[in-house]
Amino acid sequence: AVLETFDSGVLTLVLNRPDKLNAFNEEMHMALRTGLERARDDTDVRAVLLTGEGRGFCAGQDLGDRDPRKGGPAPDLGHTLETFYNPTLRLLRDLPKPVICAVNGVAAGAGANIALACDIVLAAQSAKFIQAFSKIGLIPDAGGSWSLTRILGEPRAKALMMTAEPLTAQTAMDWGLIWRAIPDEDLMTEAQSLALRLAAGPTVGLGLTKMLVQAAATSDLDTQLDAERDAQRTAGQTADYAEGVTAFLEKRAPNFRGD
Ligand code: LHQ
Repeated sequence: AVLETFDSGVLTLVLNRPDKLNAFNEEMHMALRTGLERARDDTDVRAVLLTGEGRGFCAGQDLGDRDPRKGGPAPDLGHTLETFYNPTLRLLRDLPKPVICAVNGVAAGAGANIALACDIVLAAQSAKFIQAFSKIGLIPDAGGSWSLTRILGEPRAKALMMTAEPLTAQTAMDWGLIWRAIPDEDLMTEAQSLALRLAAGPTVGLGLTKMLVQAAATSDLDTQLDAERDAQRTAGQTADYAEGVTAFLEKRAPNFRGD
């Protein structure tokens, strides 16, 4: 349910249930988790690229898996989140490497919020982000109630979530929700080139940068200054820092190894 390829430091994960617009079933959840765990544990992996097969990125939860007409007790959706979605969101957040998301088409429900949990989000011009949850009586999950509120502020976050109106890639970019909207035909080339560039970067420093930015959401300035001090101490001890300064002084491009 997830295609995995590795090349030049980039682990590419492709959500692969195109007939269902890559909606999540349990198998796809576990395959994505396995891929992210590999990205975390394999030191050869220095960046992750997440995208979807076919015309959609991800339509959120597979609603065919939970047909109420089939009867039986109502499923415990809190359990579904705790078991399947929340571990993935935490893996994305805690992975000390850049995760690039190429949103190749519609991203709805949890699919939208998983995309927005990635570190750098590129989206095809034709892609749309839909907080689809309210259409079926649910609340925005997969971290959306947190991330959208933080990025957009309450007025836009509430309106998007309560109306479930599709947001175009262009507006998502204009609102600062994603890094760039890209012409459809250029999306994958640009996303791959960005992933390769980051995979050839100073991996420890990039990972620390990610952690600092995320910590800023809940830190005061004093705490953050302390965190910067500690992180810079670590970065300053890497071989990549020595290489970066040496390359600068020698007026050449650095050759970062990721340690
Ligand atoms: C789908 C789906 C889908 C199954 C398209 N499931 N088949 C967490 C915890 C536990 C439970 C519940 O949920 C959650 C989190 C969530 O993610 S809740 C939100 C779930 N997602 C949605 O509500 C979105 C449902 N999908 C749509 O609204 C539309 O499909 C969008 C707007 C994404 C795309 O519309 P179109 O481009 O017009 O495509 P389509 O609707 O024709 O879909 C194509 C096919 O994909 C179609 O199958 P078919 O056999 O008729 O060709 C759809 O049934 C199937 N599909 N989303 N979530």
